[in-house]
Amino acid sequence: MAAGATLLLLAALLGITHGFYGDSISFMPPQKNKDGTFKVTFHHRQNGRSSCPAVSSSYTCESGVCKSIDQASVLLTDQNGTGQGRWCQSEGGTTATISTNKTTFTLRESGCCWVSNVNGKTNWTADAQLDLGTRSDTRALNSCPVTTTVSSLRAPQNCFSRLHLLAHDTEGDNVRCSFPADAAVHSNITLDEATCMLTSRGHINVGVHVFEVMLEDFPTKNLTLTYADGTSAFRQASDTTAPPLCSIKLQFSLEILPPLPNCEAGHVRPIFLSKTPSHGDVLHATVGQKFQLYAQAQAHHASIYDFQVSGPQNMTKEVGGGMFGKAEVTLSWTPQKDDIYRFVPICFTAETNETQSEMRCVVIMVTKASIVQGKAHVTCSPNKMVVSLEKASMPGIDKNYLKLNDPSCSLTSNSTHIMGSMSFSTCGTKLEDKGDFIVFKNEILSYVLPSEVIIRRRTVKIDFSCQFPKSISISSYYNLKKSDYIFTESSFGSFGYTFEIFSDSNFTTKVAASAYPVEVKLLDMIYMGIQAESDLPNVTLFVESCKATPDDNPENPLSYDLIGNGCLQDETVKIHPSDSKSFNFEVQAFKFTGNYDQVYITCSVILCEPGNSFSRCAQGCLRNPSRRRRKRGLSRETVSHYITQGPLRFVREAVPNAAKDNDVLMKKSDTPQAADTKSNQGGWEILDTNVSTMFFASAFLVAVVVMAAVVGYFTRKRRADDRKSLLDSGWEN
Ligand SMILES: *[C@@H]1O[C@H](CO)[C@@H](O)[C@H](O)[C@H]1NC(C)=O
Ligand SMILES: *[C@@H]1O[C@H](CO)[C@@H](O)[C@H](O)[C@H]1NC(C)=O
Ligand SMILES: *[C@@H]1O[C@H](CO)[C@@H](O)[C@H](O)[C@H]1NC(C)=O
Ligand SMILES: *[C@@H]1O[C@H](CO)[C@@H](O)[C@H](O)[C@H]1NC(C)=O
Ligand SMILES: *[C@@H]1O[C@H](CO)[C@@H](O)[C@H](O)[C@H]1NC(C)=O
Ligand SMILES: *[C@@H]1O[C@H](CO)[C@@H](O)[C@H](O)[C@H]1NC(C)=O
Ligand SMILES: *[C@@H]1O[C@H](CO)[C@@H](O)[C@H](O)[C@H]1NC(C)=O
Ligand SMILES: CC(=O)N[C@H]1CO[C@H](CO)[C@@H](O)[C@@H]1O
Repeated sequence: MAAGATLLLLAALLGITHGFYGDSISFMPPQKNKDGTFKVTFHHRQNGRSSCPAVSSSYTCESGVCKSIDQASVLLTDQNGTGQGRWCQSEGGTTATISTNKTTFTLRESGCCWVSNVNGKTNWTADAQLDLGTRSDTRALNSCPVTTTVSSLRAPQNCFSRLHLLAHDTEGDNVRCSFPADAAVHSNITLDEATCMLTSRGHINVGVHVFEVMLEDFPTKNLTLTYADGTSAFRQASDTTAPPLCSIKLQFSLEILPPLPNCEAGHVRPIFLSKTPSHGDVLHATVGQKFQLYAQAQAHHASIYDFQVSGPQNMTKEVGGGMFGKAEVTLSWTPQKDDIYRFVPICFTAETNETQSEMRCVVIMVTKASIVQGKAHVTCSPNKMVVSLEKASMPGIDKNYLKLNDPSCSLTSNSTHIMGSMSFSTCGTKLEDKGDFIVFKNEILSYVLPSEVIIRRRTVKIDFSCQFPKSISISSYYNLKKSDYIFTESSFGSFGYTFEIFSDSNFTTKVAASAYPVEVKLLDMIYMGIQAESDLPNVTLFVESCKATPDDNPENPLSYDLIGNGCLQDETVKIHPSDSKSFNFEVQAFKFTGNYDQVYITCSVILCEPGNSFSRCAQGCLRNPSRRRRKRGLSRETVSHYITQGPLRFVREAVPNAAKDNDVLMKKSDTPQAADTKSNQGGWEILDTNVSTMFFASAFLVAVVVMAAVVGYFTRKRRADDRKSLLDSGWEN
C-alpha cells in the first residue's frame, strides 16, 4: 500500500553540515478537487542549533502522481540570537496537487545525519501516510494528527520524569503514539500510546537522545471510507488491526544534562504561571486578524533569558522580564487567506542557562470570520431540553470554547453536531412568563478563560428555549422528578444527579414527591442519597461538601456544614456503603436557631474517572485543601456542581408547655396555601397566575424543610445535645 505515489523530499543539505535535530510535519485538511485530483498542503518544520535551512528543499514526485507542486520559501521561525545559537527552527509550506487511483498517499524524506547521539542513530527518515477516502461522518477527507516540538529539548538527568508530546486530532479520533520498530530507544524511557507521554522509568545516561514517534489516528466510531475509484471500506471502531487513517512521524532530540541540585519547578527550572494556556488547548484565530498568545514563567533562582518557540512563519515573539524571576512572552501572528482551516501547532519552553521549563503546546485553529451565524435545534421533553448545533453551519466551531449560561456547563459533540442537555433548573436556564406560555431560556456563548488576557475567539451567541402552554399542567411533569440535575461537560458528556430522601436506612424506598415538604421530627434520623448517572460507564461520585441553609439559597451566610472538603463536619452524619455512583448518608434532624422553619441541604458533587490518585475523588477528605496538588490531564473529573434537596419541615413533638407554639402551627395549617408558599413556593399553582422565577428555582431546589414553630424550647434542647455550631450565639437574636 505504501508504494506508489511517493513525493520525495530531498533535503540533503540540511543533515550534512550541521546534523539533523528533528522535524515535524502538519497537514492541512486534504481537499478533493472537482476534477478528481487531491490538494495536499503541508508545513514542514526543521530543527537546528546554530543554523537552520534557509532555502527550500527540492521535491520530486514519483510516477507522475504530482501534477503540480507549489513551494513557499522556507523561513527561519525562531532562534537564539546569532552566533550564540542554542536552537533554531525553520518552516516551509508546500502544496501539491496529486492524481492517483490509490487509496493512500505517502510522503517520505530521508537523510544520513542525525546529530551525534547516544542511541547511535545516523540515517533518518520522515514518513507520512494519508488515507484518501472520504469519511462518512465528516463527508471530507481525513485530517492528520497535529503535533510539533520546540527545536532543543533538554533536561537535567535527575529532573527528567516525563515529556508530554502534542497529539491533537481535529476530528476527535483516537491518536496512538508509538516508537517505530527500528527505533533505538533507551530502555528506561517508555511512551504511553494513548496520552503520548514519554516517561522515565529509571536511570538515563547524559547526552543527546534522539526520538522518532509515530502518531496514528483511528476513528472512534464505525465509518465508511469512499475512494476515488468507487470502492469503499467499512471501518469498525473496535477493529484494532485496521490501518490508521493517517500516520505521521515526529522526530526530535532531547539532551539529558548533568544533574541539578534542585529539581523543584520554579527553583531553577522555570514553571509556567496561570496566564499561560494549558497543554493541548485549542485556540482560535481569524484570517486577517492579529492573534496573540501570552505565556508567563518564573524561576526564583535562575534567570529566564528567552522562550523557545515552535510556530508558523511570520509569528513574532516579544520577550519581557519581570520581578521575582518572572518572564513573559507574547507571540503574535496574523493568519493569511491561505491559512484558513489550518490547525497550527505551537509549542514553547522558557529557557534558562542551566535548563528549561516543561514544554507546553497548543493548537490554533484558523477560521474565516469572527461572527458565526449558527442555528440550534432544540428538543424539549418533560424534564429537560437538549440543544444541538450543526457543525456544518458553523465551520471551525469548537465545543471547547462554548458554554451555556452557567459556565460550569459545557457541551459535548459528535462528528456532526455539538450538543448540550440540561434540566430546566440547571445550567443557568431562566424562566420567562410570556403570558400564554412559560418559556425556559438558555444560550450558547463563546467563552473566555478567566485567566485570559486577550480575547481572541470569535463571538458565538445562540439563544434557545423550550416553551410550554400555560394551560397544561406542567407541574405534573416536574413533580415526577423533583431533584433531577442534568449537566453537560465537554470531557464527560452528559451526566445527572438525583438527590432523594429515603424512608429508612435501607435506602430503597424514596420519599414520594407528593410527600414534600418532608416532615421530620427533631432528632429523627434523615436518610438521604445522591446518585449519579453518566454517559461514561466508569465514574466515581464524590461529595465534596454538604451544607444546610434555612432557604434554598446555598450562598446564605447562615449555614451549617455537614460535610466540608470531603470530611465529615457534623458528628451525627453517618455514611452508608454504596456503589461508586451513589452516596448514601444519614443525619440527625436539626433546625436553625431563630425564626427559621425549614432546612435545605445543598451538596457540591464531582464525578471522576477512576485510576488517577490525584483526582479529587481519590483524595477524599482534605484537611488543608489549598495544598491539594492537581495533576492535569491524567484522567478526567468534572467541576463541582451544586445540588439541593428540601425543604425538610420540622413537625413538633408533643412536648409540654407548647400551647403557644401549637397556636402558631395551627394557624399555618389553616392556611396551607400560605404555608406552602413559604416552604416550597406554592407548588405549581403559580403557573396559572403570575409566574416568577422564584417559583421555578425553588421548585427544583426541592428541599428538606424542618419546620416551623419550633422555638426556644428546642433551641435549648439542641444546645443540650451538644450540636454547638448550629447554635452559635451569633445566629441567635
Ligand atoms: C485511474 O484508473 C482509471 C481506470 O483504470 C484510469 O483510466 C486512470 O488513468 C487512472 N488514473 C490515474 C491517475 O492513475
Ligand atoms: C544510511 O544511508 C546510506 C545511503 O542512504 C546507506 O548506504 C547506509 O547503509 C545507511 N546506513 C545505515 C546504518 O542504515
Ligand atoms: C535503567 O534504570 C535502572 C534503575 O535506575 C538502572 O539500574 C539501569 O542501569 C538503567 N538502564 C539503563 C540502560 O541505563
Ligand atoms: C460497529 O459495527 C459493528 C459491526 O457492524 C457493530 O457490532 C457495532 O455495534 C458498531 N459499533 C458502533 C459504535 O456503532
Ligand atoms: C511573511 O512575511 C513576509 C514579509 O512580510 C511575506 O512576504 C510572506 O508572504 C509572509 N509569509 C507568510 C506565510 O505569511
Ligand atoms: C551559562 O552556561 C555556560 C555553560 O553552558 C557558562 O559558561 C556560563 O557561565 C553560564 N552563564 C550564566 C550567567 O550562568
Ligand atoms: C450527532 O448527534 C446528533 C444529535 O444527537 C444526531 O442527530 C446526529 O445523527 C449525530 N451524528 C453522528 C454522526 O452520530
Ligand atoms: C539574542 C539572544 O537571545 N541570545 C542569547 C542566546 O543564548 C545565550 C545563552 O546561551 C544567551 O546568553 C544569549 O543572550
